[in-house]
Amino acid sequence: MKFELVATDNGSSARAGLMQTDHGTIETPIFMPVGTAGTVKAVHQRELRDDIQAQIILGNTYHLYLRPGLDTIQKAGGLHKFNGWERPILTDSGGYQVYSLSDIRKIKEDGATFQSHIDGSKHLFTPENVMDIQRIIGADIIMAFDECTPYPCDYTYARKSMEMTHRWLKRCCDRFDSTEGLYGYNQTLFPIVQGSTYKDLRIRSAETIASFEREGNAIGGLSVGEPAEEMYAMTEVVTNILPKSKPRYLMGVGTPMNILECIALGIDMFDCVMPTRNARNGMLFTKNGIINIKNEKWKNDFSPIDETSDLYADQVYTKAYLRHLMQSKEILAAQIASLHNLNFYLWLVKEARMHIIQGDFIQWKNKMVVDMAKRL
Ligand code: PRF
Repeated sequence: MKFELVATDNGSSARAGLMQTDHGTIETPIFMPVGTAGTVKAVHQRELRDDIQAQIILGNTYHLYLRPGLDTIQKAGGLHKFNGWERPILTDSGGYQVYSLSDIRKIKEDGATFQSHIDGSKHLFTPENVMDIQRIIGADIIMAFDECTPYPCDYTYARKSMEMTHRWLKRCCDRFDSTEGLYGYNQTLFPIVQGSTYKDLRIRSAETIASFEREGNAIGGLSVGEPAEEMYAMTEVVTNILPKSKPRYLMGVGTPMNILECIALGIDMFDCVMPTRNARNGMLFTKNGIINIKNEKWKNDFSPIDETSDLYADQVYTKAYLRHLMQSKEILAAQIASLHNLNFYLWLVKEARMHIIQGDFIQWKNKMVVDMAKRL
């Protein structure tokens, strides 16, 4: 993987960059649609590639390992072959999903034991086997095995957990560096900063993670219920320490406003289920504010879903029609709304990139965060 900075903003820490992987180049800042089970829910690959020009998607180790299982993915020739996505993929390590999804879990120094949320079967994730699993899945960017602490979290637990995440990182790197990809292209491993909402822990964690000198770095343990101001404060502490020359990925963030604020703090990569999950509940993000398409007020509104968008689905379908599909629980409702929201998120980061290069990012960002927060 190669990362090159194209421009840096004068009024903030925002950057525009290029990340080169063996499956293609990614323009940063970037949003990565979440494809938990190897599919971005309700959106097929041609729409992702051609309609909204997604550059990289996410997959989850936890889900793919449980179903369809490694045997099937390996026989397919890796996840790219299995799901027909030829551009870059990033997989999360399971360090978050084990804690948020599985029924029973026990975290020890060796790793995390958990019960599948699908059939109750018992499993153990260790830093070593999570590297092996992500080798088999074959993502371009794989994540270290970490513990994401909840919010709030007492100081002693946060410190011990962070220290264990650092020891796990050493084990991840040792395993990753002594193995090779199975499919003939390169993979790279990103470590994850933890430390809850404690500034001193975040500083220690960022310094430790940076000292591993991997090709990119991630920030975890945020957007877990803390006030946005705390998330921004922790992100700023960490981005001031992580090397400027490498991409920075803020995991699981966030709202359109969170994304713009964190781009200003020097984040390059984001992922979040919000655009797709909220779409399935009828919430649409637009440049001018948030639409609840189920609202009665759209019942007879025959204007396009989004007049300002160049997405085919936004032009050809009306608000009244999408509302009808939502009310009728038609599958197409989820498809149109998910595509719309992902298109908006990708437009947002592309526009941010343009303004960083152009030199007026902060002015644009300050106007956008006000406009986007309106309720339409
Ligand atoms: N760790 C991992 N994945 C994550 C997180 C984390 O802390 C978060 C926190 N927002 C989202 N996804 N491995």
